[in-house]
Amino acid sequence: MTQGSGPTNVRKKSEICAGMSTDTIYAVSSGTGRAAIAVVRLSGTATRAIVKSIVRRLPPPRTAILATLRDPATQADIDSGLVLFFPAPRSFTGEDCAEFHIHGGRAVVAGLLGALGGIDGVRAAEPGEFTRRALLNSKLDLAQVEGIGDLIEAETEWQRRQAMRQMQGGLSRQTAQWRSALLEASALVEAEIDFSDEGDVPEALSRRVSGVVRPVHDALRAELAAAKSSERIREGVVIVISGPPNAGKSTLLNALARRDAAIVSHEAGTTRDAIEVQLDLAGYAVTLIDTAGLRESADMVEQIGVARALEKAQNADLVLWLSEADGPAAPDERLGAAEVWRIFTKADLVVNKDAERGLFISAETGENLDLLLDRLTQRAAQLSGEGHAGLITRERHRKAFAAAVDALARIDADPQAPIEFLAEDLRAALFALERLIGRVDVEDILGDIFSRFCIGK
Ligand SMILES: Nc1nc2c(ncn2[C@@H]2O[C@H](COP(=O)(O)OP(=O)(O)OP(=O)(O)O)[C@@H](O)[C@H]2O)c(=O)[nH]1
Ligand SMILES: [Mg+2]
Repeated sequence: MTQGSGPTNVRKKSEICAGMSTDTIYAVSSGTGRAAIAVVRLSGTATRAIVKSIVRRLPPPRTAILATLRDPATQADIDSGLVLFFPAPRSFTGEDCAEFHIHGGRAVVAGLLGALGGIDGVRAAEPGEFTRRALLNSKLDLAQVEGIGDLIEAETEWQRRQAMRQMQGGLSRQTAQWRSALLEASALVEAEIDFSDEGDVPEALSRRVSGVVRPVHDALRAELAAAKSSERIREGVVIVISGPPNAGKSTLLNALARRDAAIVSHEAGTTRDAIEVQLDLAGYAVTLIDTAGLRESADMVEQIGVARALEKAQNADLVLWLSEADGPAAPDERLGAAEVWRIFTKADLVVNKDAERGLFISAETGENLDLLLDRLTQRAAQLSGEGHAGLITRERHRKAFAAAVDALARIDADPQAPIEFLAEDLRAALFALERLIGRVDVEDILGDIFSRFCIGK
């Protein structure tokens, strides 16, 4: 409807990739499907002219007006709705932007998109393209862009809070402070290189550099130590249900998920694949995974299932080892999990429940299921740093921090090293921090980030 095919389209695409496009773009920024209101956004140099051609006037900046929207090509009325205009640079993208708040019926939305698509030099936005323009126009930095992405994805309360902090510039501000401290040290060192011919760092300088570098090094290390917690908030605490066949693993998954996510049957070896459900435990995201029962089997598919089950357990934050009261006494040695809880199932069939051995639960009567859920919630909160986690929320951040820490550790270990080494290590640390907030190498990282964005953001 909006993009032609053929060579023109190809050219446009490459321009977009290089971030040089001057096209005016539009997209539905509210969700897809029928709704009371839909928001269609517009950004680019033709915005003013387009708004005028659709509503025959330009609303005062940042003020909503009620207007009839008309297709400029046919002069047919499309809908009546609110129209807002945000002149550059005070807009989300930094360009002229407009919003049409129209009725959310499919035909209404299609009518407006059709009208916009019919205008020359205007095209549908790529996923994340509004945000990409905001980034290119320095309205946001890379860490904030990730924060927006996370906020849109956020499903639990703590994910939302963490994403908000990042979007509001928590990571960016802190990184800027560290960066300016390192720049100060770097300036001292570079000045020394320029003005002295000796290779060694004078005592006084190395003390001043250490004085600047050490607190930054300590702070970055502390953040790395807390990284696991914040990554767990974002990605979810991983809890794997393991045990011998028929122990009641899938039954427990279904009970905790409150739906029939996994097949349950009295046959041993029912579950082959790993089955994941997402839980929200008091605002903490948890990925609960049901796995194949562990046993030797001649069946090829079951063997693959067992291998997968072990792999999931090895990478889990917590494994629940389920067995019947007369089942295998100890968890399988191959689990290699960080933490294993022993749980006895089918408590309704057991007379002697020795609480010392582990928690006895019954999916049949509900016995101790609430208690188990409470304990899982507590543990998920602990593993997520009780929500007060640090600034590192994803692998990309962790790598950047680690690279900076490596470089600063070399300085801390040998502040008397030849001055060129000192200069080089400071540059490496600065580069890592600059990469983090997207001051350098931004194009490399963008593709990965925006591939997960939705259209209209
Ligand atoms: N009485 C009783 N039966 C249960 C309970 N939990 C599960 N069962 C039964 O035990 C059988 C096996 O349950 P599943 O949940 O399929 O067991 P599983 O551990 O997932 O088994 P595999 O996928 O084959 O490894 C089914 O017949 C369930 O109805 C319980 O608490 N009490
Ligand atoms: Mg099962």
